[in-house]
Amino acid sequence: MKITNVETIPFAIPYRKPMRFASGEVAVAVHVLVLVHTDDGLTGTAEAPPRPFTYGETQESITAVIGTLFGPALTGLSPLERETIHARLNRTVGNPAAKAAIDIALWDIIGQALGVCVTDLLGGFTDRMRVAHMVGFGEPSEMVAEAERVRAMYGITTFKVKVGRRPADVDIAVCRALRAALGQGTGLYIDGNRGWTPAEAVRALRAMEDLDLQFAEELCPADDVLGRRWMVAQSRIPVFADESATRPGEVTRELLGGAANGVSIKTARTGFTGSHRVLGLCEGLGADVVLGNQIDGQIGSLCGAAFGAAFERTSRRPGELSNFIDMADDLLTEPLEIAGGVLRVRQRPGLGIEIDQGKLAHYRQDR
Ligand code: MUC
Ligand code: MG
Repeated sequence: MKITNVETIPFAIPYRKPMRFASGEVAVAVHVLVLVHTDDGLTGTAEAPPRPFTYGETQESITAVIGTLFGPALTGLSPLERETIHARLNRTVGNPAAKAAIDIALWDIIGQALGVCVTDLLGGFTDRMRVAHMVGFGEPSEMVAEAERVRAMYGITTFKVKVGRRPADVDIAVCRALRAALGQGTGLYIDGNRGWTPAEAVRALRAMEDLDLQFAEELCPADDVLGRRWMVAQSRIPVFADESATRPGEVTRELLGGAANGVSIKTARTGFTGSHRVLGLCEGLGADVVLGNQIDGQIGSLCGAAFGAAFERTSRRPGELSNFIDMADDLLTEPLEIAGGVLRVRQRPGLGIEIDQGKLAHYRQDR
C-alpha cells in the first residue's frame, strides 16, 4: 500500500460561546481536515486545529506546508514506513498540528487495513475516557454556571479552570466560587497559559492553597527559566507543563530542570507517535501526565480519546475531551456523545471517523 496524496480541506464552524484564556480566544473553529489517500482505496482522516498564539500555525500555513512540503515528501511511501515518514516531516521545523494530523491519519489507515481499532493497536488499555471540561474566562458567576450546566448535562465532575488574568484576584475568586458551588467531590485544576510572572503565580497559588486543586498548568512562560524553578519549588500542588513541553527534548528539559512536575499530552500537536514517545519519557522519569486538548472539534476529540484510552497512565485522570460541546455543529455523521462524564472509543477499524459530506460541503472554505 502506498500513499498517493495528502488532501487538505479548510473549514470553519462557529462556537456558540467563544473560549477565552490568557493567551488568546477561539470563537470559530477555523480548522483543516487532513485526508491521507492510498492506492488501495483506504483514506486516513484527522483534524488540524491551528493555534497561532501557541505554535504560530494558521489554517493557511497548515494547508500550505502539507500541500507544498509534506504531501509531496510522503507520496509513494507505505503508511507503515513511519520512521521514514517522520524523518521527512522533521526536515521542516515546527508545524506541529500539520505533522500531528498526518501521523494520526496514518494510524487510521493502519487500523483500517488490519481491521483493528486504533486504541487496541496502540495499547488497548480500556475503551473509554473520563472527561474533564475546560472553563474559559468569564465573571465568577458565569464560570460557576457553566460548570454546573456541564455537570448536569454531561455528568462531568472534573474542571480545568482558565486563569492567568491580571490582577489574579478575579481568578482566585472564580476558583473559590467553583469550589463552594461544586463541593469537595469535584476535581478542579487551573491553567494559566503563561499569563502570570512567577511572583504572581506564587501569590495566587498561596491564596488558593485551601481549595484542593489537583495541579496547576503553565502558569508562566518557559523562558522564565529560573523563575519557573523558583515557583515550582514553593508550590504545594504539582505544576504541569503544557505548551512549553511538547517534544521529548522539551519535556526532558522542563522535568529535569525542575520547572514542572507533570506534562500535558495533546494528540493535536504530537499525533499518536509523538504522544506515545512523550508518554514513555514521562513514565521513565516518573512524571504524571494529563491528556490535554487543543480546543479540538469532534474529530480531534475522538482521536484524543482513542489515544488516552490506549494507555494506563493517560487513563488515570480524566482527559480534556469536551471542548466540542460548545461548537454550533461538526463534521461527523455520528456525533460524539459524553454521558455520565465518559466518552467511549469507537470500536471500529481505524478511528471510526465518518465525515458527513453535506456538512463538509457547507462548512468548507475552499469552494
Ligand atoms: C490549553 O490547555 O492550554 C488553549 C491554548 C492552547 O494552545 O490550548 C488550549 C488549552
Ligand atoms: Mg494548557
